Amino acid sequence: RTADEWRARTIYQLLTDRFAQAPGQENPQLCSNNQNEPEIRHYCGGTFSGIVSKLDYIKNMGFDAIWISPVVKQMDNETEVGVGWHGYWAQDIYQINPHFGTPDDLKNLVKAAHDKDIWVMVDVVANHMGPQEKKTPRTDDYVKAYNPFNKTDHYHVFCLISNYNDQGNVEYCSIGSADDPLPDLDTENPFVVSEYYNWISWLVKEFNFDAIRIDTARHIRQEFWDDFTKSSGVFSIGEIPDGNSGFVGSYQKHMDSTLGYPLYFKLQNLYSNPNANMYEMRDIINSNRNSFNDTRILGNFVDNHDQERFAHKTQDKVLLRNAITFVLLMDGIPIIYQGVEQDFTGAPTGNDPFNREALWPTSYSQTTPTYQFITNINAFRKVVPQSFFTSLSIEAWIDEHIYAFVKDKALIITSNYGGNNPNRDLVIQGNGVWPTGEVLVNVLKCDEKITIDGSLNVPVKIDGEPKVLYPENNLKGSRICGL
Ligand code: ABC
Ligand code: CA
Repeated sequence: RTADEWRARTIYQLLTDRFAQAPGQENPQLCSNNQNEPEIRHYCGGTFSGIVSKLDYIKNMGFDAIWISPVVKQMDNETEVGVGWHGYWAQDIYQINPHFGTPDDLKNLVKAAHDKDIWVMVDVVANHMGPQEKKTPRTDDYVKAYNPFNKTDHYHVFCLISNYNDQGNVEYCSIGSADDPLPDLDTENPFVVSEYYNWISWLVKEFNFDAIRIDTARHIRQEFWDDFTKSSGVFSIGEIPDGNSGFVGSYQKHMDSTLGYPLYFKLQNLYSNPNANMYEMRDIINSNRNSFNDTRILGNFVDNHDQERFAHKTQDKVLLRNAITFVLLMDGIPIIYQGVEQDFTGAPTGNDPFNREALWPTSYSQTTPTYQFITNINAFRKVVPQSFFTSLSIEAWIDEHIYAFVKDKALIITSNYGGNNPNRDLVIQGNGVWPTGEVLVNVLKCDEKITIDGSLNVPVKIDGEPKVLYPENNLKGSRICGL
């Protein structure tokens, strides 16, 4: 699938080990206490067949794509920080992680997803292999564990990353900790390079994936990704966890897209903190537009498995709903990380390893307010025309607390007042998007209707909740708000 085909999709991010256990073989006690750190640093029993059994949980929330954690076989040794249940610690890139099932189980997952019109994005790592505690990297004895990179010269000379402002240091040294460094592949070595290009081409074709999420993209020279992404033959989203639009944007010349980290770092602060200044939203949107080839396909998110959960930063659900609304409707491909819909907080820290909660203790409830909230917005995404996804948003109102934008015929209003209802009356300029008398319905609160006034403007009441206003006429037949 190409970038263009992905534009209108909406992605649910899941960790295979934590999403669902195999039907009939459940062990619901396992990892049900998420504060048990030794336990949650090991496998919790999720499998590919488990995902298949819960595809409707994802589908019913309105998602038409999933991002699954890395699928390749992991190192099985213990480290100070557990084992490679998350999938980022490869041992053999040509084998499928047996903890998750067989290669056929993985093919069945992709097939079952496609049958429900759910596309599958697979997470892939080319920067490193898994750690082996208390062993010296880059010795014959150490590298013999890996396949196919089992020679010392397949790896960079060992050093640990010490300075993220030094790109050479970031590319040539290892991520991880001093005790458990992830051996950094020599991605200048012709064998390593061609092996990776062949592998990604094989992996995508063999399992019929629709896109790749590229781990540690900033840890390999940019030119490496040109042929890597071409060899994959599908849409690619790279991970560059940095707040600088110029830096992250430069990667979009070498891959289709990146995760929307620059926007993320702003929005998580702007929406979780009522004292933050919403004018910063304008700045980041402008600098993104100046720095990326195409901001409309960036992967936007409020949470992921590496960052502090939004619901840990603030308990205010009104703020969470504003952040979710923004991410699901602003330019970009939205990504919702598993557990957001269940109001997971990642306690006690909100961060790795506690932000990777197993989902089964929730019994996959589809009635939580956040699950239904996401469902409503995803349903709205299905009724807007394709131009919604190809156009750029237009700022409609901005002040310290409010950010509102127009996309297609939708007016989306967000704020960071949270539960403190400011009771404000605004008149937002319509700029000719809607005719006088047009009735807009808030699709998030169906009894709220607003009529365009004689000056073509939109009179709205700001109460802290996000609003998604859309012409009643354009909703006819959509079943949204009973229309
Ligand atoms: C393990 C333990 C942790 C322990 C750690 C040292 O080792 O679990 O408790 O703290 C996988 C596992 C992790 C595991 C690691 C290391 O491997 O999931 O549990 O941590 O063994 C990707 C994946 C991630 C994965 C890997 C490794 C890479 O999404 O899940 O981790 O394959 C860097 C990398 C990035 C990586 C991330 C975890 O680390 O660049 O690819 N994610 C700055 C840098 C970032 C950097 C980050 C690290 O620090 O810019 O590039 O990410 O903390 C903002 C700034 C940013 C700044 C952030 C922190 O603050 O603008 O620049 O990020 O304000
Ligand atoms: Ca590297």
